[in-house]
Amino acid sequence: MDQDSLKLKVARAALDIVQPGLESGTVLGIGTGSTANMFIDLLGEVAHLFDGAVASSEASAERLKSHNIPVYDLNAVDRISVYVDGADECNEALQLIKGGGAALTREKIVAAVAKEFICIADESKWVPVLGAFPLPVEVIPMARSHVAREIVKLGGDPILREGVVTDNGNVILDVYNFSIAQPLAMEARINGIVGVVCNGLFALRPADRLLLGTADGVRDLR
Ligand code: ABF
Repeated sequence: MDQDSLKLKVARAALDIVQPGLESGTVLGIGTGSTANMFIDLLGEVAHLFDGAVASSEASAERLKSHNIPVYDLNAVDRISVYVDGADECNEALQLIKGGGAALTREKIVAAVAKEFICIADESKWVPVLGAFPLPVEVIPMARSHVAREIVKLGGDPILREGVVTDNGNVILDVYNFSIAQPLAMEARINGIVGVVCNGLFALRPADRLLLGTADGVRDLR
């Protein structure tokens, strides 16, 4: 089964989980990326069952609107029942690397607000140790060189993601050759570097549930 088929399977599995709880007043948190896009497209079928969504990127906001799903500013919402989003890597503790789509900061914000974070991913994202995927770090532009020097001290190889400005007007450093044996400590350490807006480690707030698409079916991990 190809990767897109696995992504569609987990997107459908997420909808099957979320749909029974949809009601007037429900606001969903929606992630970014190709797997999240499949979930958005499926949500269009049940748009009449809930109030709307908070999006983790302008791209996801536009896709939601294309399905006539109202998109709310997070500040106008007092609760988000479920956040559904993909990941670039996930480990057995449901800790993630996210940000390949440059939306990590808003993703982490919406995930922090949501009561439950359901991650949807194909089996290629499952790893024993996080870090094979280069860790995205969102950085205030003027601090880029300072942050890069500090990341080198931590043992990583930071590379500016050329031609990318985030929805928040910042730049992305992708950190290569960075095996992350202690995700919790490393997330906090990178957060402490002045000039860092956010990093793609989701360990302090991991997923609550992971739907992992495999050739043998969808694994539902909590
Ligand atoms: C998003 O999901 C990003 O953080 C991450 O890069 C992406 C995974 O991409 P895809 O679903 O396209 O594999 O949340």
